[in-house]
Amino acid sequence: MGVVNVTPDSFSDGGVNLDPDTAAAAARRMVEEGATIVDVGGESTRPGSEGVLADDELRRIVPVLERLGGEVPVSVDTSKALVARRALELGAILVNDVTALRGDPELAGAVADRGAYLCLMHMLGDPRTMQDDPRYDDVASEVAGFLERRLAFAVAQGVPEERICLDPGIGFGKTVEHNLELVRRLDLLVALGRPVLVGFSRKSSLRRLTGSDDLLAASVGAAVAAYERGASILRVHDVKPHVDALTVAAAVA
Ligand code: HH2
Repeated sequence: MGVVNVTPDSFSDGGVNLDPDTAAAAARRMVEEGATIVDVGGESTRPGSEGVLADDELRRIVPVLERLGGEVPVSVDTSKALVARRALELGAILVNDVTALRGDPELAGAVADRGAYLCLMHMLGDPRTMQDDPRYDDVASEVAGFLERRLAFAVAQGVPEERICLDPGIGFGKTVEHNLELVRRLDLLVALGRPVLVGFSRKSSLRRLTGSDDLLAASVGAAVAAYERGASILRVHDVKPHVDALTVAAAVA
């Protein structure tokens, strides 16, 4: 899954794709490089961010989706039903909701009505406060329990189980050690029986581990580690190096 953030403030690519032609070209290039889907988002969820209005999100992403014209498989990174409905009308096939259906009571219906795919992600707290001293007794089993409950909720709301993938939410209310433990024990999430998505790309834990500002090799290392432990969707900013690395890791498996 390639990432195109159409925002001024995303932590790694903020401002790069604000022009819709640039964003659409980036999405097309990602597919040429081997991405199966491109995640388009109009709201940054980086630590400390405040959230944006649905109108602003729509103003950012609609021109991009119109340019892609349904020809690039698109996931929409939103927690808002209004935004999801418009994106699905414009050809998006997956709704990537970092609140796991806790943000907008209408979102499950929007997904179910269109027969779309859905990603449910774990987050402790909200983006404004999530990195203020996050604590768990056992992060892997708590995240697995949370995702199991949100999966049951989504199914009860009419989203078919076979359309849902699960994500531990790397960096969303987690310390470096929590993030590593979640990948180390990814088998707990895989055991829930749904595809597992991991997004470690360019996240600050990688900088803390390596001491380097160039996070490309670190991102690829994290993606391969997650893949080896059962992740089947990797959310990444630099598609080509990830596709090459994962192709080799898959060939060895
Ligand atoms: N990470 C980010 C945003 N959305 N969605 C899922 N399912 N999993 C993730 O790990 C995830 C996500 C944050 O990364 P990014 O999009 O690069 O930054 P920002 O939120 O600042 O736009």
